[in-house]
Amino acid sequence: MAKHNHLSSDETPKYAAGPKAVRIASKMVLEAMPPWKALKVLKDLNQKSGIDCPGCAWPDPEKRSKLGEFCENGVKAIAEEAQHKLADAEFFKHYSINSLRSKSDYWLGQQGRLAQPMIVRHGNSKYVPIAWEDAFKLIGDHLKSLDHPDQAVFYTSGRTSNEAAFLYQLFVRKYGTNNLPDCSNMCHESSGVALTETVGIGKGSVTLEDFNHSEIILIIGQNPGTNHPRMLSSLEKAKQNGAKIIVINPLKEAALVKFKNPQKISGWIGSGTEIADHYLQIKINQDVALIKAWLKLLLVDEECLDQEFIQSKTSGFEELKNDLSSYPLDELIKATGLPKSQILETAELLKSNNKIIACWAMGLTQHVNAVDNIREVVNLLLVKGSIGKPGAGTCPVRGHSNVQGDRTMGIWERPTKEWTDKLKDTFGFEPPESPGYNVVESIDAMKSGKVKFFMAMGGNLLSAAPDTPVTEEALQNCELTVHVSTKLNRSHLAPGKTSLILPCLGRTDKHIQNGKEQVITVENSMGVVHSSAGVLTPPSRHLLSEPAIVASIAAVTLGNDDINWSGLVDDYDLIRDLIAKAIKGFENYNERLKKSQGFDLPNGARVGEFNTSDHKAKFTINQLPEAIPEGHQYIMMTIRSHDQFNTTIYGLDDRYRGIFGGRNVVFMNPEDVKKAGLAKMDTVALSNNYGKVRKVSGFKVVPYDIPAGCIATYFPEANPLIPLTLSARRSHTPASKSVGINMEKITAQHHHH
Ligand SMILES: Nc1nc2c(c(=O)[nH]1)N[C@H]1C(S)=C(S)[C@@H](COP(=O)(O)OP(=O)(O)OC[C@H]3O[C@@H](n4cnc5c(=O)[nH]c(N)nc54)[C@H](O)[C@@H]3O)O[C@H]1N2
Ligand SMILES: Nc1nc2c(c(=O)[nH]1)N[C@H]1C(S)=C(S)[C@@H](COP(=O)(O)OP(=O)(O)OC[C@H]3O[C@@H](n4cnc5c(=O)[nH]c(N)nc54)[C@H](O)[C@@H]3O)O[C@H]1N2
Ligand SMILES: [Mo]
Repeated sequence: MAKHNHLSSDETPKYAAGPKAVRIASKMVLEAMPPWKALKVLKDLNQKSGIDCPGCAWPDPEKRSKLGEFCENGVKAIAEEAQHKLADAEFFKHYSINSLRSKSDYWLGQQGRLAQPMIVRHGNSKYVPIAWEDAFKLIGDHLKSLDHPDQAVFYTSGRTSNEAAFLYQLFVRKYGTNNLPDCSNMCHESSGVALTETVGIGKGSVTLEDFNHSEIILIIGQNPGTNHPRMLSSLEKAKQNGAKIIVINPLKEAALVKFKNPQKISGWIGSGTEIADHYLQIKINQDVALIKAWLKLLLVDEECLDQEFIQSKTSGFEELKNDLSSYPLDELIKATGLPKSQILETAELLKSNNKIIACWAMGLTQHVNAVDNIREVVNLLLVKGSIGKPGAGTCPVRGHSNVQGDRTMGIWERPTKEWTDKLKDTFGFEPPESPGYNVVESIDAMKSGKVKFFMAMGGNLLSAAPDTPVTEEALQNCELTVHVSTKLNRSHLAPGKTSLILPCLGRTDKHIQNGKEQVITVENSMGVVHSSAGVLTPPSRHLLSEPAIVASIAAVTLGNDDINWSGLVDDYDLIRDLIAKAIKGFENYNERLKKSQGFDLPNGARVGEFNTSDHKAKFTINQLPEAIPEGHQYIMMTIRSHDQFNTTIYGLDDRYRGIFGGRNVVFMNPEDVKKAGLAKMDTVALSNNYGKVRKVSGFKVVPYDIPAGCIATYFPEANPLIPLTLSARRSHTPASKSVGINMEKITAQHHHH
């Protein structure tokens, strides 16, 4: 897709999406598959009874667009998954693991869908085919040979269906461990911790309909133009209904400035919608300072607070008031780096309106003080009574299309007592009670040899986790690593002593079990559960579905078990019947799915019922963030480009930020560039010292509209710089948005002959 074949940085575009987005996506999809196939999948994408897009978790509107209910990046996700090419046994014959390691992530993704089970045994350099039965037996024998079930770790990424996730956690707990880390540990875990504590539910409270009734929408640390493009249509509509939008982000993200809706004719010919009414270009990780400043300004004007809500529904307000009085307003304002006038102006807006929705994503959740960030957002909503009524509430915007559903299905290393008791009642076994390892702890445990077995239900832990060389060593230290995957990725190239790649069906593929087409179910970011049915003939006849893989492993490992694992996957309705018995809110699961296009799960906060210890929503006292360790010049955030889905690299451009043909860039304030004696496109090395020196080299300087002292790089290229130990208090989410960095210029080496 590169416009140039070398790295360049241009002006950023005047608006996002529009006709160009559709053109680019169409080109990508037609490069990946024949036109008939493209038409077939796109026709069904996000339509009722169609395929749930494997892109993001943004919900589908009640009225779907005739121009297609999908976005450029959803189409790219489809192009990636439904790719016609195969990475089959023939492919693996050509490449040793070492030669694959030298390839880029982009190249790895271009090699096609994984086509049959592969194994590499100790001392060998290549993956070779293995029969499914032999692979399952190997896994079962290994799991049975461990001294303790806690020596095994079972990771999950967020594309896994409810059915697969439920069976997986049931198997893992029957086997005897809670070692169920997931991508959520690196993502919205901080939201879950903060929201559970303050409002009694770890999920957001708003529905899509709330956007049409809100007066103010905050978009904090989120880049929807790239990561949740369909959200822009909802924002456009909210604006037409009178909502004002306040964006809080160190970068001027193009799509939040101006958007042309590709799902509407006006988006093709009109001049577009200005999304942000106020754009607060805050310094990285100063969100708590901003919200404290706002709270102070609101609190001097008691009239603007929802006193009745505060009195009857909350606790801790007096303590909050006292604590705020210890912060001088001017110091808070100074910390944000924002003009005072902008803070005063937006505070007025917050004073005079009462229906506020707060949306946020990784810009708040990936800091050491991430839990505090979100608790502070809740404080702001609570003083305005902006939760549990129409047009107001919390909206943590989820990433992976079913990450929220996986958690609901019990993919969690810290199950509640309620969960464990229900499993015990329903299935008659003693589930393990002690907490398992999260992502960071799992990596530590693999590294130290406490864990000997690693299985991944999707994902790419090596590239997603911090401290890449440490994570690599941890994976390689295992006796057996098992990857259930659709595409080749870097985690496959850090094998344990023995390693298996088990290829599975994707979201777009037809799931045929026992001769019958099955549907799977997912839960979106707003707690709506609905079905998804693939339409394509699977790319290879050797693929199994995720539920079938879990069931087979469970059957060989647990032996003579009272659950009929293989029978369950003959008909996914049977799995849903078990879910209906075991999880509150899923009663009559199959019936309700058949009757309606989806149903809402119970959500206390949505209706003003707070399931906290005292049944009140809690105000909390939060500290300002600590500074990055002394001796570092910059604070770095690692972000997504427009051409990637997490560790899957679709292309080398980041169109909305004007970057073409490469990813090793560092966005930097123009004054900082000058001060450091650097120039545009200079090559630099980035390093830091958190107890040991970490360093990456070959990054190009891009002067950019970003606050002084702040820099940005892309994930996963910068992950070697993120210490495994640098993670959020209480949620353990890696702090990949606030890493201390030093920079040094690399001068071109002159080669003498
Ligand atoms: N196309 C596409 N879609 C995706 C994904 C993808 O990779 N590609 N990933 C999916 C997943 S798993 C997730 S979790 C989401 C991620 O969605 P986002 O959270 O939007 O993704 P990031 O690129 O990490 O962007 C973080 C944003 O926060 C801002 N930011 C960084 N630090 C701070 C801070 O301290 N304060 C504030 N206020 N802002 C800050 C950055 O400038 C950036 O705009 O998207 C999902 N959807
Ligand atoms: N520095 C830094 N690091 C980060 C982040 C950041 O912002 N900065 N973001 C974090 C976040 S928010 C997240 S969610 C994690 C993501 O972490 P992961 O979820 O582990 O990573 P992905 O890149 O989404 O996983 C991609 C792989 O999933 C497999 N796959 C795709 N579809 C399917 C399927 O249907 N079934 C199965 N079994 N496999 C499938 C493919 O083989 C593909 O290679 O990364 C985290 N890491
Ligand atoms: Mo995520």
